[in-house]
Amino acid sequence: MSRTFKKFTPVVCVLFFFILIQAHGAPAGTTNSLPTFTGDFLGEAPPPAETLSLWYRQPATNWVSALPVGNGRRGAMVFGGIATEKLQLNEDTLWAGGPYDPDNTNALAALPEVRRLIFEGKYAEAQKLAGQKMMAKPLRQMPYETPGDLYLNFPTNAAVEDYRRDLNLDTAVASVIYISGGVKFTREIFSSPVDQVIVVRLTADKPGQITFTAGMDTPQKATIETEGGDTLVMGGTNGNSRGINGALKFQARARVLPIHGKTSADADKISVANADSVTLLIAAATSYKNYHDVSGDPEAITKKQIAVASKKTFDELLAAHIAEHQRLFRRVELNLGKTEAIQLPTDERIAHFAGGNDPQLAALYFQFARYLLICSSRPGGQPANLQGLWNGSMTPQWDSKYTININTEMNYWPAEPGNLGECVEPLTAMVLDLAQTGAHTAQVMYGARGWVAHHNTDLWRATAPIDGPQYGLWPMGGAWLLQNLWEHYQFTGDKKFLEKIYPAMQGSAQFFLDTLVEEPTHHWLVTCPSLSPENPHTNSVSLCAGPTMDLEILRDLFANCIQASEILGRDKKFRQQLAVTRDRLAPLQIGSSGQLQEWLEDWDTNAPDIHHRHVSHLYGLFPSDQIDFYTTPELAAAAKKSLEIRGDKATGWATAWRINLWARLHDGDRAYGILKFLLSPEFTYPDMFDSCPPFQIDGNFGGASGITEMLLQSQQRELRTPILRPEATEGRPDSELRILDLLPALPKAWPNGSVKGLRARGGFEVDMDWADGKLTAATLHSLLGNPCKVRYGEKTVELNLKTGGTVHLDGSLQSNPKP
Ligand code: FUC
Repeated sequence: MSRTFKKFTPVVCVLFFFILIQAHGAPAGTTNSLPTFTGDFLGEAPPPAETLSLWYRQPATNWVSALPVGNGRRGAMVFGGIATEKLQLNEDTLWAGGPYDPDNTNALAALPEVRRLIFEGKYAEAQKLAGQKMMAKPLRQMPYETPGDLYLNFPTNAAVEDYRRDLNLDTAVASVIYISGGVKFTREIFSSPVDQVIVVRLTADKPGQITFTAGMDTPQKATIETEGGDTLVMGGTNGNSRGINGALKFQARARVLPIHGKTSADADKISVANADSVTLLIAAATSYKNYHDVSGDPEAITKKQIAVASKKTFDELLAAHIAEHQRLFRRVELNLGKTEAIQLPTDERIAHFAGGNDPQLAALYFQFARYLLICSSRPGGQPANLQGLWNGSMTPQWDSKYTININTEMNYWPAEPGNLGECVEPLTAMVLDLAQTGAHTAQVMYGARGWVAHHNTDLWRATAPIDGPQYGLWPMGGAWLLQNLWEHYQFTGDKKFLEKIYPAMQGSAQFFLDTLVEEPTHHWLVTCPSLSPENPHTNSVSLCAGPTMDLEILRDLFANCIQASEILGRDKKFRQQLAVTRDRLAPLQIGSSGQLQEWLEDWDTNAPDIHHRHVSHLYGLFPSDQIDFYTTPELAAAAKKSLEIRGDKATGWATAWRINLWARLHDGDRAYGILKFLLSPEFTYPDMFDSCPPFQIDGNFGGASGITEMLLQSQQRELRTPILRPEATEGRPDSELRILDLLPALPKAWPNGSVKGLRARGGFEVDMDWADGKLTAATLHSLLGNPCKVRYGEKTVELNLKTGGTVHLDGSLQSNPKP
């Protein structure tokens, strides 16, 4: 027997949409009407022994209080209830729709007219025409979806004592502990990157105490049934969306493995009575193989994963999981000092952070972001989307997809300095896919070679402009993502990796060589049509030619491409063409208020929203290095002016970006002041997820990146030979000298501390200690044998370490052989 999702009648359909709309923006999981606990909560549980933990004295009452576990592909939000434990599940390839081609074949014919209107200053007309002729079909992309929930109902209404739930970031295990009826109950939940299953373990300190009923719930077209007396199976197909039919099959299965007690199954539930302990293994998969192949077999995948994991003991599963997590997580340690505040539950600490003294919460926030990246972006899986891996809704805000005009790039900002370079692999794989789908978009829409991606993409790697021309007609998404990949090369020096991404870099550059146009006033080369992400220059009109950010991204793309082609000894002619074109790009301009101009024209101070959340033109200051505190002080002053005009507070991610920018301007106290808002209830939910609002994970990653920028910067380089030489020797060795800036923006709020294991460009690992606001010791490990300069305040020292070499420096940067 099975419980089948019935076909919609129109009335049910309307009701369903009503429910979806209610859920929109406030992902709430899918399970309705579960039993609620009506007993009392007594006592006060102590904090967990591991201080790198999030912890609470009550179960999660909403989705943004639940705690995330994940192995890069399969995730769960753990609620920790008493009458019901709910695990809202995710699988990273369960998105709506199927392979589709959104490219608009009318675009190419309209392109010259749109350009003409823009160059005549008829921006509104240009935007209107682009809206009619140049947008993707459908106009929106596919949403990321949840398969549904696993729930465990427990028969209890006795009072509960010393309740605590926590998430240990060091072991990546979520736990729930409480005493009820004189019995101490413990739940442990983790998502194993080794065995690819989510593991739930229920134990008690007395035998025969574990009794519950397990079931599942789904908003999908799916059935839920039991199999073999001990396994729940949810199987179905993904949703249709915006005219694209669901083409994926998916399956989630949960096997119940009790020690003693009695297990029974009915049609869609499994009950366990009086067991000593129980382990549940949960697997989930879809038929997605890649963006054009949906022929996978989720039943075979999940059956095999459960079968393999079932042969291992809980302790074996746990030990393998912890070892693999710690291999990545333990590479970086950050100590900003501890105060009494660590005795408080995490939600209370967030509430008090801005007005209190709790430096460890900032360290916890930093490590939580590293935890989230490890759990949402592992090799072989999908990149971290707008919500990482975690989404309880069928209609999440902005579809929980990849917004590539800032948000996806921000997700990966802490990856390299945070010593998690491996986590970039899913992003690399996605960019290589986009270079394929984007080649079609380039050809069909622009008549251009190479490839292009606009401001969003999804599981199906759609690259056409979406939502509306004022947001979507921005051809720079792919080029910006390539900058993240280039950073991976800067930190690792991995030539094989460079060879792998070079064709995508070259293809992106080719697209711009084919589509850049000369603007009529100065005859500079510019993108057109484009926009400065989502910021209108006049009422509701953002379409324009050559916004500053585009030219900044292109200066990076072209320089990187030239350098890569030199390193790889390829494409000399192409390189020369890029160098000539790069010189003709519109330059950075300082406007009438002393600000860095956001557009070709000095529209900034009259634009409708001078406090706009995006600070796109400041890309040159961060994440790029084109505007620099030391080497381009006038531009840095202009960027500072722009930042001041914009203001410190915006959405979660936009607030996080500002922290990085102020750190690049060496203003640690201003950066810290902004971190105070970010880490307050306005922008941080009780479970420490960032609030845009609603939940968006980019703010977590951007905030963590801001903390690293306050402590260590390595974007600056001295060129021993100029990069942009068209005649450069093929295969020349890297000719840059990296400058590592130690504690460039240390705020007064963190006078004493230490950090271990941060990475710097050029292949260095850096440890530092400081006291009374001053560096006391630094250790550099060289991973690639590159020379470098180390700078602390006014002092610099040049170092020539061999690969594997280490140097210890004191607070005056004197070498200190016996630290
Ligand atoms: C961009 C931002 C929004 C939001 C969305 C996902 O469009 O402007 O604030 O973050 O991405």
